[in-house]
Amino acid sequence: MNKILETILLLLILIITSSLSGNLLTPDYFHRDFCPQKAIHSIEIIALYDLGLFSDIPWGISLVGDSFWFTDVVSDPWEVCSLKQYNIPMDTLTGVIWDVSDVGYSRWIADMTYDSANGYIWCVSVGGTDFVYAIDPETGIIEDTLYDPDSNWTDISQRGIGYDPENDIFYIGGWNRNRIYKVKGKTWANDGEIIDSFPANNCAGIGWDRVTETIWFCENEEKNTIFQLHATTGAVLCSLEIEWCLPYSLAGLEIADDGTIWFVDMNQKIVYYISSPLRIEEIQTPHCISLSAYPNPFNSAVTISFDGVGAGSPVPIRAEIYDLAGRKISDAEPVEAGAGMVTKDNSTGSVSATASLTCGDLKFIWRPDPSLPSGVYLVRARFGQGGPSTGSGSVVSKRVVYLK
Ligand SMILES: [Ca+2]
Repeated sequence: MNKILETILLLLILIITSSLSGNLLTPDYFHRDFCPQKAIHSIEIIALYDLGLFSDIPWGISLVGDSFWFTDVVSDPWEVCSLKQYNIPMDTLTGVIWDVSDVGYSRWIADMTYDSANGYIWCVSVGGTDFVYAIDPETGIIEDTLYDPDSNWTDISQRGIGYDPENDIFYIGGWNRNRIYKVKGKTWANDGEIIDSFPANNCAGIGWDRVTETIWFCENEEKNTIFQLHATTGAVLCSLEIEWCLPYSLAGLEIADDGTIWFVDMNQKIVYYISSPLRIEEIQTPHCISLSAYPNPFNSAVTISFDGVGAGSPVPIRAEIYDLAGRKISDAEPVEAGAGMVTKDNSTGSVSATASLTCGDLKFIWRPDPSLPSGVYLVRARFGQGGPSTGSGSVVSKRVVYLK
């Protein structure tokens, strides 16, 4: 009798534990645990422009033809601000610089946006009238002004500005109110009036995306993030964590006509040009990727491993090492690819692995050349086809610390 009871008890325990472990090991549970509620999108840095030699505090950005214009605020005193033109293909300043210190009796100019119909750069003035001003980049002269007839968005300084030319609507906002105002442009009867407004925490820069007809803004926060908002409801559609920038770095932002994102890192004095997640989704690469490095800091070698959710089939992966100035140092070598394949591209010398990322079975290793100095390096994992030149594929990155 005792034996029968014992067996029944054992069977019950077995059934309970197996159902528990079954629950714990289902892919659904794994994915939820692994990929939190917040959507994480990977980011491809297409290019970066170092303004260190050309600026004190770069702030606003506006894209005009093959140039971008940026505002440069002199930190001491804060009353001096200039508007500078940077030639993108030549990768240097053009030499055209306008003094915009007294635009709107301001202390400085924050973000900007380009109005192609009139050829104006619209600028947010800070600390004076707090209006926005249209400057002709050919002459540096103020050609137009936009302000709120009800003084709702102009009673305090704003930071970001984006422009929808099809509907003549400005998106203006900042971190004093943590709001973005949807504002009537100059062809409307009551120009400057607010149509609507949306919450936008610590908003520093704003851009209008003509491709998806959505608003993008960057948050100047400890953890720098760029958000995409629905233009009618203000709902957050996606967020991009800019994890390689120092805390409180993001300033001006603009969206190019092809939907790519440009933003200013005011602390490192760099303009970044990154791909839009729209393209990433089009090519069906993993939508949630985790990259881990162990040990970190490391001395002789660091092992880099990946997990990804959303990769239905094996994808090619490369792990590259960059220094903080954006220079490529080397490739990391794949050491374990489970059921995947390791291939070498003889034309470029780069090594890549093709593996399914859902089982976390791929590892790379990096053994730095002994001549390399100690310091912080970036591991950049490139997923899918393409690279910076094509704008396709996607990248996640992680900082590792090399200590000799
Ligand atoms: Ca802008």
